[in-house]
Amino acid sequence: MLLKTLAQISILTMASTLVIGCGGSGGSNGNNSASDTKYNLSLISAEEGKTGVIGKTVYSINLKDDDGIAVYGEIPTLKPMMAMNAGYSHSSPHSGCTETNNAGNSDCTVYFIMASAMNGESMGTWTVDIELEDAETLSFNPDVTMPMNETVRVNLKGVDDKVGDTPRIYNIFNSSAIANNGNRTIELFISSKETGMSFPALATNTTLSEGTDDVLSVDSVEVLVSTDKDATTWTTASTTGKGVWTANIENYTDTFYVKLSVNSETKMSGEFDYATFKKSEGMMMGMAAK
Ligand SMILES: [Cu+2]
Repeated sequence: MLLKTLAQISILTMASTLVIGCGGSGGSNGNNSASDTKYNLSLISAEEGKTGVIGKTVYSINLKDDDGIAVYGEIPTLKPMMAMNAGYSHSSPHSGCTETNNAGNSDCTVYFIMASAMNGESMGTWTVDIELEDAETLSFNPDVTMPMNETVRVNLKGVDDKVGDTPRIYNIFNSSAIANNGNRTIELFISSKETGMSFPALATNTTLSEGTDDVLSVDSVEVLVSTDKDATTWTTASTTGKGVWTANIENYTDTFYVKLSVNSETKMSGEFDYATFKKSEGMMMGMAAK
């Protein structure tokens, strides 16, 4: 099955190469898109583009015009894609790029869901494309690794809320700064999964799986955080409306818990109605040694 699919792709690639070849030899095609390029996208640090982590990864980019002058007020498009060695591709949740500022700078934020390698074995290749009309696409291949200090991602799943026959997946990413005392500001990014190519940020007044049998209009979202999974009162997180949720918690030691409900249905992690985020063994041992 896989071999057959790959063979078909090869034939398609050959066919499209031939078409391009014909057009090129004709020499009558006056549409040279390269000559229309007005803007130049670049990474502020080329080193930054070489790596990424599971969870929040920010790439800082810069936009200039052909005269080398910073361009402000433009919002580039962010497209992360992983070509799996297994023969298929998938995207990753992201919150896009900010508007370029007076210096032409913009932050593009990806929440990677998969490492480039696991147990020393390559899983595939990530490509991050940053696009803007009238600019050549900025493309780079970060090596994505798993941070080892704390849980960074937990999936909670719908019950009656499904995509096809399977429970709808909600990715909860923890991008909080590590706390050294009992007070901690928790920052979460929550996205849902429509397909392997589409992970929209979770926010009220949005529609998931639009145009399908699984369409879900998101009328209410509640995100609760606690350091005690048996607590009767949890802290309600607040949102900026773009999938980012924050909450301040007290009495934090090494673990916090997150509950999520969408349209009053509580999302589940197996039999549990909460997600668990805890420091890794290595980090707890390291801290105890100090
Ligand atoms: Cu992958």
